[in-house]
Amino acid sequence: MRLTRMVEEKLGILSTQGKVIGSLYRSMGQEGTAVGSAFALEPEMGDVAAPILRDLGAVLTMGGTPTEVFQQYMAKNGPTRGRELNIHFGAPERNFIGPVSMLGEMIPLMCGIALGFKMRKQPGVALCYIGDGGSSTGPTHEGLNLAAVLDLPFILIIENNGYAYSTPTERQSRLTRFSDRALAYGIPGVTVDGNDVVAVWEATREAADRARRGEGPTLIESVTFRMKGHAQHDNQAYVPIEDIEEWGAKDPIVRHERLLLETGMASLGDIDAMVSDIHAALDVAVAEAEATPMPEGSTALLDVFENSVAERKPWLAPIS
Ligand SMILES: Cc1ncc(C[n+]2csc(CCOP(=O)(O)OP(=O)(O)O)c2C)c(N)n1
Repeated sequence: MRLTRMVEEKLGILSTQGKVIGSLYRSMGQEGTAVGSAFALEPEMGDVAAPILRDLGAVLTMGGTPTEVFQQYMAKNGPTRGRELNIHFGAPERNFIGPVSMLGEMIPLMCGIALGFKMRKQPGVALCYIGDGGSSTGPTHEGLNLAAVLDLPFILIIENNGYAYSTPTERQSRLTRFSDRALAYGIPGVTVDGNDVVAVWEATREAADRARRGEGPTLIESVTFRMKGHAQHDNQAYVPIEDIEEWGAKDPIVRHERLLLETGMASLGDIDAMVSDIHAALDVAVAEAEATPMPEGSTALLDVFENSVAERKPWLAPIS
C-alpha cells in the first residue's frame, strides 16, 4: 500500500514536470482494496486479476514494477510501447490482465477466463474490479449473470468510492449496499470496509476458497473513498470538504500501520526503513523509465490491430 501511494506521489511530481503523457489517475485512499484483494490470490494456482484505474496496488502486488508504471505514464518504450498509457497494461505470465477501457467489458472477458479454468478443471480463480459507476453498465450485468448461471470461479469487487467522475453514488443506484445486487443473481454478496486491508483480504480469500470448491462467484462491495479527483485535471470541487476530511481520518495505510505497531508486528523503525527503501527503489525506477527511449515512430501502427492488417492496408503500414 505504501509503495502504491509513493509511486503515485512520484507520478504527481513527474506530471508537474510535464513528463506524464495524458492524465494521472490516483488511487489514494483505495490502496487497501486493491492490495488486500490481490494479496488474497494464489498466482501459483493460476489465479488472474484484472485491475482497472484505481487498482495500481493490485498491479504492483501481482508483480507489475514501478519502472513499468513510470514507462507507461511517460509513453516510453515500456510494456505497451506507447500504444496505451497509465496502468493500461497487463502481463498474463504474471497473472494480471490489462484493462479494456469500456467500463464493465472486463467482466464478461474475465468470465471467459474463469470458464476456461472450469472446463480444464484447473484451480484458478478470476478476480475482476469495477467502480460504482461502471457497475451500472450492461456488460456488468451480463457478465455477472453469466458467472452465476455457469457457477464460474469468479469474483467481482465493486469499489464503491463515493463518486463516478462527478456523479455521487446515490445518483448511481437506489441501493445503499451494492452487495444487495447479488440477490438478483442468486450468488453471495458481501460488503466490506475497503479501507481495512485485512478485511478485504479475508473477504477475497473466502470468495476465492468458495470459487475453488466449485461453488461459483461472489460479489464483494468494498466501501472506500476516492480521495483525489477523477484524474489530475479534476479538482473535485463537487466533493464536500467534510467528506474528504472524514475519509482522510480512515486512511488505509495509517490504519494498517497502527495495527502493525499495536500488535508488535512492526516497529516504527521497521516502517521508516521500509519507506526509505521504497524511496531509493523509486529513484532508480524513475531513472530507468526516464532513460527508456520513446517508441520508434515508424512502428506506431504495429501491434494496434493484428499486424497483417497493417501490411494489407498501405495507409496502416509502418511509415519508413
Ligand atoms: C462504458 C464507459 N462509459 C464511460 C467511460 C468514461 N469513464 C471512464 S472512468 C469513468 C468514471 C468511472 O466511475 P466509477 O466506475 O465509479 O470508477 P471510479 O473512477 O470512481 O474508480 C468514466 C465515466 C468509460 N470508460 N466506459
